[in-house]
Amino acid sequence: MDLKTELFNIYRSEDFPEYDDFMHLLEKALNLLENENSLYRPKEKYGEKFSGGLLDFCSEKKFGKEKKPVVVIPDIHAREYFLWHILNFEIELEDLNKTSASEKKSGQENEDCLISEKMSILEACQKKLIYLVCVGDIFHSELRCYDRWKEAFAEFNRGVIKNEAMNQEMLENLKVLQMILKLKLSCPENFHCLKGNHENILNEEGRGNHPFYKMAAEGEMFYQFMSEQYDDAVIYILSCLEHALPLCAVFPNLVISHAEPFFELTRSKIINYRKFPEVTLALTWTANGEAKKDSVSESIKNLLGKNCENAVWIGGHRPVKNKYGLRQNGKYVQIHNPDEENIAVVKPDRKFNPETDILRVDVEI
Ligand SMILES: [Mn+2]
Repeated sequence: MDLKTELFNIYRSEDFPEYDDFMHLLEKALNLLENENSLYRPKEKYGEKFSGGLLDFCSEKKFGKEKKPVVVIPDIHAREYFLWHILNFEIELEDLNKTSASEKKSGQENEDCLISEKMSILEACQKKLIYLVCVGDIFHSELRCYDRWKEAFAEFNRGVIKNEAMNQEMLENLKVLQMILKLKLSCPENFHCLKGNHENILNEEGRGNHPFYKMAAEGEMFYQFMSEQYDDAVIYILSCLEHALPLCAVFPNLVISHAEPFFELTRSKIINYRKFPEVTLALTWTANGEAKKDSVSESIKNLLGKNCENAVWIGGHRPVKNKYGLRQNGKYVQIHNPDEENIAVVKPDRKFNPETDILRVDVEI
């Protein structure tokens, strides 16, 4: 079955994944995330020497002169339809001919690239013509399903963990999770999902996590549900997988993380994130107005070196009203509007302009 059909089947499914299939998917994805290609994901210096917290696509030596557009996906929060719309959204690929010509030189045939300049995001990702980076927070529907959370919470307080409202919530969560993991396994170098603060299945305090509750006991309800629907083994593998997600991605004119960096960060600290849980907190939990002064510009300098004049840092986490919010003198761009389906498309050869480069994917063209 091709990837698009597989993703569509998950998107349309009304059932939870079977235990064995789900476990198999989690294990494969965990193995990949802990041992990614160090060409773009340097390994940690300590412990098991797993893949580190940084995705680094800056080196011209490693990745060639032809840079690729980067599509940034804000918080999904269990919106499987949002992810599906993104994958089917057609983007303009300006450098298509150049890209395919250079790929041909390296011996890779890519005939149909030459035919059209518009292509679905999924196809462009599969053909390695773009990078697709989710900023994390794939779980919890939040305000979108306020009434459903309240209903599920009332049932939960009566001791009914698996109830109709919670089933629906979890179905959406697990659809998004399965789609993300399938994408990662199919396009390991071009599809990435960073860790958000909602990726905390154990609802733990520590290791860069805080427990989560907002309008219900979301973290606890999620955990209890998974415990009843599956078992501790599934929960354990999922928790390892969350801790294996990278925290930050860097490209020549772009840095991406879930939240605004709380303090000045260095490459080495981000790579060795398992040893520095404060780094995970700093990149996933920062509220508006909390970050240290110039944390973004200082961190950009550390990550990109001197030629960072045109670089921006894009994140999600705190919701914005319209298309975007700017902080830190415009260097930090927030793109998570929970009521809209927006993505940011960052072209490699020019400075990101939030007015023109944030696109809605839920409109028919
Ligand atoms: Mn968040």
